[in-house]
Amino acid sequence: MITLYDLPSRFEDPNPTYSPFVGRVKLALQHKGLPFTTHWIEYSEITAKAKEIGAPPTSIRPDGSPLYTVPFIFDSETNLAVSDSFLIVKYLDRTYPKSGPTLIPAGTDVLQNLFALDTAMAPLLPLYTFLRASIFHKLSPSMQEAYVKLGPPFDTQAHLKLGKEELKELWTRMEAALGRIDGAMGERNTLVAEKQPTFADAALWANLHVIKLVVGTNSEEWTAITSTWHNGRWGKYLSWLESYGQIDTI
Ligand SMILES: N[C@@H](CCC(=O)N[C@@H](CS)C(=O)NCC(=O)O)C(=O)O
Repeated sequence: MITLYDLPSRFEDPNPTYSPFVGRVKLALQHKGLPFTTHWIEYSEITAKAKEIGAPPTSIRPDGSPLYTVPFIFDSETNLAVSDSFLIVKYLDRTYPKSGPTLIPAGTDVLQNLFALDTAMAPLLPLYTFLRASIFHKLSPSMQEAYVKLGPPFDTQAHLKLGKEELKELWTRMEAALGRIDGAMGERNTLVAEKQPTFADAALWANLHVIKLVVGTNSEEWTAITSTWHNGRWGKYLSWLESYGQIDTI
């Protein structure tokens, strides 16, 4: 059995995962049909837990010390711990080649990794402060304390301070970023492999999931994204990705 380490939140959604990096691994596990359990840990517990199970750091802090991040997984079948969303998905493909689709088909590694790092992140960037402030209020006090110290400083009330026009402008920029992806996809329904999901799809899905958590499924914004923008492509795309495994046609 695989254990996935994730961060707890208070979002009222069956899938309260707000880290886009954990989200993509969660969807990848679902797509590959691999059973897993989630172990919730706070920011303050990441380093100790990763060291305890043997999950490596994913980068180096400015002071030269190792940085441990979620997601990481422990697989009791192989007794191995793996960190970093891209490396975890590569591990799943390699270890369970017959389970579900190959999420990183040969020869697509570099482009999929870059897509996940850059293009898939682009729709989130205009809303960065708004999203961070909104997420902050869905965390426990001890999680909030750690969350404000991650990345560039932000105003925890930013989501309330943005004017209507300012917000509208940010959503327009997000629509444009998604529009670039829509334009590149053209008539295609998926990003890499026709009729089956890949790591790139999971990465884009996870980013849109964060937006959904923050604005809520009944909001005007979510309705626009899923039903109006780009001829309703994203609503169909997200439902297909979420139901993949049960329904495998698009
Ligand atoms: N390259 C890593 C990035 C993971 C990452 O940045 N995770 C964040 C949560 S969204 C984290 O654990 N941050 C803890 C910290 O920076 O101390 C991946 O793809 O898994």
